[in-house]
Amino acid sequence: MAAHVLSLGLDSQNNQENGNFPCESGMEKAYEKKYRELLPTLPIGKGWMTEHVVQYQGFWLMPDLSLKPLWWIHDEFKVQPTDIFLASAPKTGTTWLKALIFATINRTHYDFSTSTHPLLNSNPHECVPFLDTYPLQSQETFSGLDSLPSPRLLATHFPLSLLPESMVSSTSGCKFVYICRDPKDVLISNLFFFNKFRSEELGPLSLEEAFELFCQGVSHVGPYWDHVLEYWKWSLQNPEKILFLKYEELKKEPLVVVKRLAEFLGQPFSLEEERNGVVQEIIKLCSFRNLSNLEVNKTKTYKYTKDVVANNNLYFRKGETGDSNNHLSHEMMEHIDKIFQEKLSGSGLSFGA
Ligand code: PAP
Repeated sequence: MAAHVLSLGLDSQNNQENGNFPCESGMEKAYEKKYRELLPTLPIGKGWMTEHVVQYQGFWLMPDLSLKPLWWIHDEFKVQPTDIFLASAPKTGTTWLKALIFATINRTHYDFSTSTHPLLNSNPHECVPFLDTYPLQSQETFSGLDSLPSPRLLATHFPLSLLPESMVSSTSGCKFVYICRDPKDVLISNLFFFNKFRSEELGPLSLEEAFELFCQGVSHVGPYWDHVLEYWKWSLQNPEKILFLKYEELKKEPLVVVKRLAEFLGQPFSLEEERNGVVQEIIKLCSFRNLSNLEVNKTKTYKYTKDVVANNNLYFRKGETGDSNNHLSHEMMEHIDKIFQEKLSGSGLSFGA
């Protein structure tokens, strides 16, 4: 087994395609047999970051980053009734929503105007950890999560149907906030992001390849339409359990959406807070302009797993709606719109074509 360290976006010479992680944690060892037996039986697709993705229970996953942690979550993660989960497919607004939820929930704990606010000194991914990769970080158990203050804020890219019953059951008490984004912008954002992580041997994924894969549903935790649809349908059935948001709505009416978010999370803004401009302060704090210009997000790194490190600035590219117009041809955009119109047809959900 090659002792490679996947060093994402840091130094292309260090970026190594890596089928195995070097120092196995207890979690990784515990699931090694199951992993080795299952892996050869799964359908394989071309990966955006790693060479391959595999299809597991209907969704495409990067096996090394996903399968063992998923099983671990099923077997070991203990949900708390106050937990708040931020669910999303990659590149749909996760970083932004992490910041907004963190700032909203903790608004009485930290002063926005002082430099001690955690969001001014840490990347939003450090403030709201990913449950998915938590077991691949240095901790070998979820015990570190137990010490997080309540309500715990955790994030997942996993599709709804892959999550354990303990998280999604209506009696578990915990809540979900889901964010989705226009698929064309998701495709472009994914392409730029994952190309920073590919090894020299693999070379960058071309726009045409990415387009083909995306339209076939082959992207991490894709098909993207199924990821969105599962959470969308769930939100219609369980509006108290899950709040369904769109990146575009957040861009257009941040004030309305952040107030809805606070209300949904059981911490509505008081009239006094509104009068004092607290909502605006949160929006300003979490804005692309503010976060992307912070020293921590310009120069520091985020440890995605114990072997995967990413530059924080990779999480802030353009932060706009419609950037896909600058990259996709008219035909490509029409094709994606048509696919999503068909896939979402009858669901009540649409992306502004
Ligand atoms: P992740 O899944 O890896 O966590 P995620 O945060 O969902 O990534 O998506 C990153 C996108 O959100 C980037 O979009 P772009 O490539 O089209 O530019 C990033 O720029 C954008 N983004 C990050 N922070 C903000 C923000 N504060 N406001 C608006 N967009 C943001």
